[in-house]
Amino acid sequence: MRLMLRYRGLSLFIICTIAFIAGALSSSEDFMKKLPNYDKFKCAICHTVPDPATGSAELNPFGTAFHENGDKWDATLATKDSDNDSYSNGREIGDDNGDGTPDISQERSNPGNPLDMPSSIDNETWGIIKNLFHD
Ligand SMILES: [Ca+2]
Ligand SMILES: [Ca+2]
Repeated sequence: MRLMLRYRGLSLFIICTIAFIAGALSSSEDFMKKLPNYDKFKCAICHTVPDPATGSAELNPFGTAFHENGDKWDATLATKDSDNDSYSNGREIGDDNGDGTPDISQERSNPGNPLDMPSSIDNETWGIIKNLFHD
């Protein structure tokens, strides 16, 4: 009887842990979908690690700014440079004015990582280079 109670308690703990992790991952996805271009960086656009296992993963500077902005993407957040790499969040995400409609021809970089920034190639040259690899 005592052994059964232990297994029951362990089973309940495992189920609760799985539900907690699934819930945390689901909410992170909901937050990501509020950003116009999240597919390139996924979780790393807001977190310090590329694949956080729980909702308690540390936020990077952009993730913190996004959260402080009410978890929404807009012109205010687009004009900020959260990671201080001299490129605005909008420039890095590919939505300069923050209207939620990304310019897919624009090169993107992570707005939460100061070591990742757009190259110095202008948009026209970048478009020519991209077309070389497009069939
Ligand atoms: Ca930046
Ligand atoms: Ca950056």
